[in-house]
Amino acid sequence: MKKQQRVFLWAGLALAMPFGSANANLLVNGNLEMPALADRSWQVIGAIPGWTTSFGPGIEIQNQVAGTSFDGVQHVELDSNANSGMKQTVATVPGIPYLLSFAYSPRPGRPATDNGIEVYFNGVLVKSVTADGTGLPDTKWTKYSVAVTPATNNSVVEFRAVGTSTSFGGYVDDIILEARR
Ligand SMILES: [Ca+2]
Ligand SMILES: [Ca+2]
Repeated sequence: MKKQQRVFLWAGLALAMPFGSANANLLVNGNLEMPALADRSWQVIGAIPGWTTSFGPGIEIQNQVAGTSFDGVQHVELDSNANSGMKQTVATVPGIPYLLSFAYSPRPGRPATDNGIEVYFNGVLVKSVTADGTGLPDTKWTKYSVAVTPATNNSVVEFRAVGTSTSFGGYVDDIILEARR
């Protein structure tokens, strides 16, 4: 009897999962909480769970050192030791609409010319953002969403720092790619 109940439970999970995952975040570590750094520290790292460096010196993870994260205690500053980029390859279904969303903040104290970021989907520029951080006592997050439709079974999501390369620049957090149906 118990064994039979377990079989039903697993069958139920197997049925539920494809529907349950339809609107789930397809990206690994979109919240940028991994690797978990020590409180009030930062590191420039070549690769973190889910993401690799696409150009420049590496991915700068910040943990509560220069502004509050949008979610959790960590985010990425894309201008790390210099303008840099990070990318993740994700399985997608061609022809299906997806929504790519993320939170952006200028680095407090830096001008818009220093805070630019670009978002690419499969090598195509889909969003450019910058904002003026001068006079801000803390981060000022804004959520952005972009509709994308993959043409291939694997898609590349990439974030790049643009503007003046100073080691200070725009922040990203809470990056989500989800199917829209
Ligand atoms: Ca986060
Ligand atoms: Ca910069």
